Amino acid sequence: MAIWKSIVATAAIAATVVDAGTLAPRNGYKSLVDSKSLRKQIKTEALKKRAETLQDIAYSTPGKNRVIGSEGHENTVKYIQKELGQFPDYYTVELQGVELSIGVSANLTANDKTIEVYAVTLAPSGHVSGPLVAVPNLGCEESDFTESLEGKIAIIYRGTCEFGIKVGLAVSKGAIGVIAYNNGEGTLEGYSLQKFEDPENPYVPVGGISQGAGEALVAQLEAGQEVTVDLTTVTNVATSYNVIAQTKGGDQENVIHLGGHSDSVTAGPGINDNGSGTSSLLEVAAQLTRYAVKNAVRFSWWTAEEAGLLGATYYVSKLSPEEKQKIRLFLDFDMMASPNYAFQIYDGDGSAFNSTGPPGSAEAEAEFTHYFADIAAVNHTEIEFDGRSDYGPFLEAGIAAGGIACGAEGIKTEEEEAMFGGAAGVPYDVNYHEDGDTVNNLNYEAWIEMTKAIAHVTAVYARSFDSLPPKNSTSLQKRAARYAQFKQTKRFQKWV
Ligand SMILES: *[C@@H]1O[C@H](CO)[C@@H](O)[C@H](O)[C@H]1NC(C)=O
Ligand SMILES: *[C@@H]1O[C@H](CO)[C@@H](O)[C@H](O)[C@H]1NC(C)=O
Ligand SMILES: *[C@@H]1O[C@H](CO)[C@@H](O)[C@H](O)[C@H]1NC(C)=O
Ligand SMILES: *[C@@H]1O[C@H](CO)[C@@H](O)[C@H](O)[C@H]1NC(C)=O
Ligand SMILES: CC(=O)N[C@H]1CO[C@H](CO)[C@@H](O)[C@@H]1O
Repeated sequence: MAIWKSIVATAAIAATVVDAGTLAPRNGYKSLVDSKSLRKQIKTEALKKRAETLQDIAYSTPGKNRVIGSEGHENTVKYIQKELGQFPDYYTVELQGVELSIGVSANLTANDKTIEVYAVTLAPSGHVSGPLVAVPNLGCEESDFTESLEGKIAIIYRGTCEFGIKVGLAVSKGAIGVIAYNNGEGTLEGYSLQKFEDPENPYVPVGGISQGAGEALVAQLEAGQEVTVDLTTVTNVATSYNVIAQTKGGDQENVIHLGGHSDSVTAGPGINDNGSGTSSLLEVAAQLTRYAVKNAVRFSWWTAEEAGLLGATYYVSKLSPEEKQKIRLFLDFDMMASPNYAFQIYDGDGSAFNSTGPPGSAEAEAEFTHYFADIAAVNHTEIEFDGRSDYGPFLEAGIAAGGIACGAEGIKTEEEEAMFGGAAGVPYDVNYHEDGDTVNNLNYEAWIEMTKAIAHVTAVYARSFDSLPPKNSTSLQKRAARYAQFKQTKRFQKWV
């Protein structure tokens, strides 16, 4: 059973070709956008209002969040659409449906004893029963699956690779179900396999349990006991939407693409993570309408980032080679207002972390550096360009990328305290993925600076791509292959 497919595309992106040197007639009498003018339109009050709206959207629903599949997320998408709908002459707005199998509820017994369990997103509904087998190590490698799992249920530890990889390997060995157990505190409510199913090797029901419950089961198996489990999962197959808006004016063959995500985790309203990115992009998109552009500007609000970059992955998978060529640069914006912030730029040139992006990524980093150092006159740091947010799928496709962030669960260093103020030894955002991620805990000073940085790059690239390498300097395939090679050398451990 395929659990995802595109079902809706309400409007195609306009395919008008405009000479790069002239303004499209649609731009009317507006003056060409420039960094300083656009930045001047970005006001804290407007950002604050948007954050409050997103929080109201979350709090007016039973779950008090904006997680995919919830009313809160649906209303977030409607809000974005409504805001963009105010500019029908300026933007073409597209909704791209992504079908997701979202975990609803589950029951689990082991030798007739009940264990608290959650249905894992992207896995199907089902009822399975059989002997439990512990998979050694982390289950990320084929070599972890030595014995046949025919008719059995595998129990696998969380971590290191996407859980979908583990389930795929277990299924190829014949497993009829999988129990995932946590590698940290808390339950696996809202957990996702983070990777779309391979239609050739469809997923089986997956239940997520706590670390303690998982360790107890594994200990029983190691002691030679037989454990029979009975797992029922209920998932709801629902369509979740990416919102994509593109200027009607500007060269449609050369596009600057800016994106953030529209969903939150289950735990809270997700106002910094990443309601701040959602709001910043909306505000820049709204203010941009005052101006003309030379290059087309595309904004995206991705669904299901928290469940494994699913919205952005799906979007990139649907782009034709020609469409990929048109995206000169993709820029990612998340966590724009962390209370204990640092101004972080993705290390697109590899100078800090030795991992470079496709040609254009280094230039994007340089543009952000120029903004923070010369225009805003504030300090900045670099963060690893590892593809762990929505820009990952773009890198994999060979598209140049960049972005900025204010920090998530990482700990501020002494050096950063000297650079940005705040408190060393404390996470950038103590409320990361918690119910305290609300409008009261945003750093508005950081947020306005970050949003102005977005306005700056939007204006710069809407005017010209002269600072980027020529479009065809290296083929997309070559760039993608290089990134794939780099990924092989790394272990991706953060959010899986
Ligand atoms: C789980 O068990 C409860 C209590 O026995 C029952 O009400 C519920 O319908 C069951 N749900 C599933 C998914 O089987
Ligand atoms: C940087 O990465 C390349 C390729 O991944 C590797 O060959 C090289 O040794 C690395 N350099 C440093 C300084 O780590
Ligand atoms: C930048 O960081 C240095 C410490 O590295 C600090 O002395 C300086 O005040 C900071 N500048 C600004 C504008 O915050
Ligand atoms: C760039 O590539 C496209 C197709 O991939 C091709 O049509 C175009 O002529 C190339 N342009 C240059 C300057 O090589
Ligand atoms: C899961 C999560 O935290 N979502 C993203 C929010 O923004 C940060 C910073 O860009 C990303 O690293 C996260 O992946």
